[in-house]
Amino acid sequence: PVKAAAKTSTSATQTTATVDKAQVKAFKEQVEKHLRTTIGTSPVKASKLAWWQAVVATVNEDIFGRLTDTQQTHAKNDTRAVHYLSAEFLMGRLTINNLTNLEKFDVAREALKEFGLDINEICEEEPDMALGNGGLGRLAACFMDSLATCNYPCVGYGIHYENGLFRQEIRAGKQVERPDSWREYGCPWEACRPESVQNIPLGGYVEKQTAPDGSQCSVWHPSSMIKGVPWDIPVVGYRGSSVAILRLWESRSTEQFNWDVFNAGGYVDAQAEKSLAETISKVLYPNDSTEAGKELRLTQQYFFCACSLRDILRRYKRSHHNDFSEFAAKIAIQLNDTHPTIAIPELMRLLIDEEGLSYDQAWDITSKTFNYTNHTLLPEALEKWPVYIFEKLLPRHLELIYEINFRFLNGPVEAKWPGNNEIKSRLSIIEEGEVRKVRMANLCVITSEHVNGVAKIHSKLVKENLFPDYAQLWPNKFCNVTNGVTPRRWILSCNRGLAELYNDVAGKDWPLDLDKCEVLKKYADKKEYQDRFMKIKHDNKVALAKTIKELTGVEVDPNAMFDVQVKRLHEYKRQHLNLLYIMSLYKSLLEDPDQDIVPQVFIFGAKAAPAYTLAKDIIFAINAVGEKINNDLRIKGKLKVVFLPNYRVSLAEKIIPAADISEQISTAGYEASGTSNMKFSMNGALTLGTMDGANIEIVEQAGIENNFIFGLSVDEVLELKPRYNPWDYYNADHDLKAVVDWLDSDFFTPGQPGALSSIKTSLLNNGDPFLVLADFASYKEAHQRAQKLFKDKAKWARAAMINSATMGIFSSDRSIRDYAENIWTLRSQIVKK
Ligand code: NTF
Repeated sequence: PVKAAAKTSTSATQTTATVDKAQVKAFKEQVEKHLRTTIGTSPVKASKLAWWQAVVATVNEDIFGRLTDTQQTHAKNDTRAVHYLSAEFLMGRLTINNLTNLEKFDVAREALKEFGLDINEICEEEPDMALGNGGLGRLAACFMDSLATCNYPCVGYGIHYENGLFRQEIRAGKQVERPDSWREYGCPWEACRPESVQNIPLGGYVEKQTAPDGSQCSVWHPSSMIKGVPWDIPVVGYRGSSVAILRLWESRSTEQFNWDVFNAGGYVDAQAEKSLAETISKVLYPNDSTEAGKELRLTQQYFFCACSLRDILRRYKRSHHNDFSEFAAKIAIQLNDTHPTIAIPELMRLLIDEEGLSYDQAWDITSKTFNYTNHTLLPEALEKWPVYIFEKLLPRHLELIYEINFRFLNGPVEAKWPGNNEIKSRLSIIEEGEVRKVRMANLCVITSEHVNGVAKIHSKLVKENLFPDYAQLWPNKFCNVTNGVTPRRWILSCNRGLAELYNDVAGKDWPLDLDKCEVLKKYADKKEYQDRFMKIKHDNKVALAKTIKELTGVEVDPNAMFDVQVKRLHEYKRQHLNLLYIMSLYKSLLEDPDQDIVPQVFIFGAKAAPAYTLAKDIIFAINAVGEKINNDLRIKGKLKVVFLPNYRVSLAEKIIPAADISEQISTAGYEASGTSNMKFSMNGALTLGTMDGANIEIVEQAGIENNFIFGLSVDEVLELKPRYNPWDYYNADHDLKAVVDWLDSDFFTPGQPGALSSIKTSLLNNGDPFLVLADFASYKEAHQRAQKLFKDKAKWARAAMINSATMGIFSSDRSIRDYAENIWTLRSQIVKK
């Protein structure tokens, strides 16, 4: 049984809106009915988990009706639809978001209150759906929300991982990975669809046959079959009538596969085969750039693409039978990075081998169907698969890739650069070398109608630096769609105080048209509004301070400046630059404990890929430095450093609304876009960042004078890199030298000298690949500007309000409309109830 609601709930999410009594009564009755008849318990003995399940069952009553309406409308009108293929969808929790989008949050809150329950506490029972690593997966989730909200016909396709991104524990300052079994007790949002199961062939060999007319054809004899079981997660659009579907494929063994072994008495062997097939969707690869060359990873990619394409074809054939002339007019497929590239040869194969089309017909369709989004320039993230893995797993696909490559090199390339073998070897899908490899990005660019980057600067670099030869061949193929985030989750659901302020100044439609928020600029100089804005921020900080205390035991003062860096741990994101600055600040406080500085709390959250040793060392260093600083009475609490374990979507929802400073400090040219930068700004944090990714467009909107920009630009980085020597910076800057050397002592790790040395080694002996030392002085100076402004409450409030007010273009609705208009030529469809 659950005790009456604690009074301590996050006040930041309380609203004062009046709520319709009749609706509250009805919701309450539904919840109680589900508690008894769906969950099988009663109000007196229900656990919080049971209450949550009953709430979900209640919400689902609303959702499934709308889902059917949506699907029937699209089928009836035979609408063109986009199919978003992504190996990751980082959905987070769905309850509050779905209640918000159905405009039932206040009703639900009141109904639960009448049972003596706090809605926020009940919703804490929901595990995050962490089926993604970071930005790329969270972007896909925001896009689903916008596709549904803007009423675009669409399906999201991905993998139903049994284990999402690992749960991070911090033990003695170090990251420890634990499995994330998000579905251990079932996920009440998802529905299994046995009627749409697919069987997917794998392995074996290709036999060349001669047809009666003398032509050659290939027949694939796969060695095994895997069953793909679809799980549907409905995505509710805001206030909209449409509900989009996210369809995630789970791998199972096919029965026919094991039956013979089983009959022959090989029960155990049969079970082993079974577990092999089921391994495919067992776990998400925990690397946010790519895991190279892993057979299981390619199998995962192929598995979900093959299932999805069969699903797309099945639906197409329901209205078009075997006439494929309309296929490219009805179907758009978006490849979210190169992970789903294998869908390209798979569509070719299905059309040629299974549907009997000619190669030319199949290519004509395929090359009009696909589009590709690039999300990173990091070379290690550009997928290349050894040819021998293809030979083993996908021999027929390899054959088709060779054919595509042959026709490309001897067609367009030969025409443009006759006899130029150097260009051919650069543009080829196949990389020659000791181990021959398939370059997935090349296959994407050659096939796709459009190739886009995710922020202006990134798209320019994709075109000019990553694919310059392709850009000469097809200049119009390359375009930009700047990322966005959904204001429903990232303002309305996670920052109710701010949402109410916008309701008051901008009217209630701003979540559908974020440009409306710009009116807040008019009030940015008015004391009354500044006070209200900063009171909202303060309340959010009080709530976060409580969370920090619960999770880490560290006490922080909500009046201090909250300086936040939350994102995957990577050298290019430069958490260690932040750490060096903190150390220098600490050093100066030790030298002069009475100096008048703004009290500051540095907040980190970050997961490191389990095999990325230096990233894990940086986590350890942050914790070690934090431990020392937080317990040093000499500095009188002016400085605190907290590392929040297990950073994930639901934690981001608590952190972001409470930030004063948003750290976006990647080496210029390395962060494709960033999306948390947008969320922070929307919620009134000032960006302390480099001119990289979407930061550039953020300050274009909010004004460079309302943020703290520092460091080398993209051009300066490109210019400096070849002649860069970190020792020059180290030797020239006393303070920098002192903090870098501090890493070598045992000051922060008593009894363990050298425990933090790997960071110093990377910065000096390994050449500081991300120019941390080069940007240190400028970074420090930016912090000084931030401190100075923070002391002037009115000026700070004004800058924060202008940031929040000017983020309209970073709504993912804008991104999705850009895709719909410029890439998919897709029209929205209003769904009638
Ligand atoms: C990420 N890429 C980029 O690193 C971010 O800058 C960007 O905001 C997001 O994509 C979304 O576009 C990846 O996660 C990956 F996988 F490509 F490395």
